[in-house]
Amino acid sequence: MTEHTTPLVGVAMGSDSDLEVMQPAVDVLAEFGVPHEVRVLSAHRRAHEMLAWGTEAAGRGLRVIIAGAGGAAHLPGMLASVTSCPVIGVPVPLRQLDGLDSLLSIAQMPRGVPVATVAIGNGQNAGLLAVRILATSDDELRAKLDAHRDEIAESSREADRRVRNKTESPGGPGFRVR
Ligand code: RP5
Repeated sequence: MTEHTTPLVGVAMGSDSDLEVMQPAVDVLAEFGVPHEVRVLSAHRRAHEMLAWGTEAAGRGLRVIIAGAGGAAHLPGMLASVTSCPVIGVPVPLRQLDGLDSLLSIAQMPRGVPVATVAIGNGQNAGLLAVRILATSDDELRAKLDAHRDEIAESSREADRRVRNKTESPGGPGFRVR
């Protein structure tokens, strides 16, 4: 991508216990060469610091924020309330309620304060969505995303071939598909 020295994407999470879900988002950013920073910033345990980080995000050069939290997951929405950066929310599943609580806390935002919410536990899609947002003004990044979609399609074709070879009867239409 176009050379940048300061982080373009800020990844925030409510607790270090969220890292397992958020790590794939960080991995995607690294894979696409997007400069990023990663913070633990609890909406409930360090509200003022969290809001200060969100308030200063755009001024420091961040263009997208990814925020993951579980349970009473207020972090993405509260960050969205103090910044005009697009905020992508990742509902982190906890032991109780399977992440439905996190999903609803993040997705059900009031009019005027949007948070783009990915599926429960899907940090990878949050990373990819952040890259897609940046790619709207970066042709090199868009080309990398196109190549990535081609790779995904090819691995799906391979899965198709494997499943058909395993399941179709000899002489059937897909028998020994190459
Ligand atoms: C939320 O509470 C965090 O985002 C985390 O998902 C959840 C539990 O946090 P810990 O008690 O594991 O620190 O604010």
